[in-house]
Formats: sequence, C-alpha cells, structure tokens
Amino acid sequence: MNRDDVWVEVDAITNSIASIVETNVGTSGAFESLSFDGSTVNTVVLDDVDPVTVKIFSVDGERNPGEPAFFAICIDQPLDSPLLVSLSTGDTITIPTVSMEFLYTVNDTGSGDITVSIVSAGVTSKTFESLVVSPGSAMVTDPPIDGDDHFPTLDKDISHITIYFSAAEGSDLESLDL
Ligand SMILES: [Ca+2]
Repeated sequence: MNRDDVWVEVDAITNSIASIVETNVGTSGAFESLSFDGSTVNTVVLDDVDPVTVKIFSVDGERNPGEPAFFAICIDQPLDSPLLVSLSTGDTITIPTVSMEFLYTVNDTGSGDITVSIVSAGVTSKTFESLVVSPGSAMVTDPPIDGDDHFPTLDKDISHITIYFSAAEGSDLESLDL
C-alpha cells in the first residue's frame, strides 16, 4: 500500500469478507437468511511524489598545484537505503543509510582545474518517486582565483629585469642590471 516515502510503490489494498456471525440468530429480529459475498475487492492506491535532491559541491573551491581537490556529495534527507552515486571520474561512492553526505577527494598530483560531475544516482531494488540532481557538477580551480598564498604568474615576455636591493651605507652598488 502507499506509504508517504520517497519510493515508487504500485501496490493495492486487497480485501474480502471472510465470515459473518449473527449474534441474535434464531431470535426475534434476526435475519431469516443471511449470507455474504466473499469475493475479493481491489483498491489501487496512487503514489504521491516526494522529491529527493542530490548535489555535489567543492568543499574548498580552489587548490594549489599538486594538492588534492575536495568535494562533497550530499542528499537533502537521510534515506533508508544506501545511495550509490556514479561520478565522472569513474568512481562510484556510497552515501550510507541515514547519512546525508560523502566527502570525496581527488588526489590529482597534476595542475589545472578539476570538475567532478554526478553521472547517475540510485539505490538497489527501489525507484525514486522523483530524484533531482542539482547542482550536478562542481569545480576546483587551480591556480586559486584569490588568496595570497601563492606566487603570481608572469604573463609578459621579460627581456630586461632590474633588481634593486639595499646596500650597505657607503657602497656605490645600488642596482644590478641583468
Ligand atoms: Ca511512495
């Protein structure tokens, strides 16, 4: 029968009269003859739609070259079944029963932005009434967009550099042309 849950059900209520007992049988006011129809009746119950949302986001939206990229895959409500989530990296992670998130790390030793997307999500043997994937992908940028914990990159051709430095008083060496 229909339950107010997130899973699709197609059951029906089935019932029939099994027996009847007349308490005043044989006395005044009782039926002269009482019988019943014991055939089965079916009442199909329509399911409702309770959506579940799964999403991915970056725990820290940026990283330095060589550092891991951290993501979290979350659902908006705990489920009574483990949720299997396939990712664009080829990995499949499992959000355990009653849990609402899974921390996912890409141990990429190279450089460049890393985007991870949710390819599919589902549970074994049951179907969601409605499964929403939003947002379905997240990105960790490399190099970081902001922050001062990294060296700036040079984007111009440098043909001449002058280095200035402090010199001991009395010294006539104040700059060095390269
Ligand atoms: Ca249901």
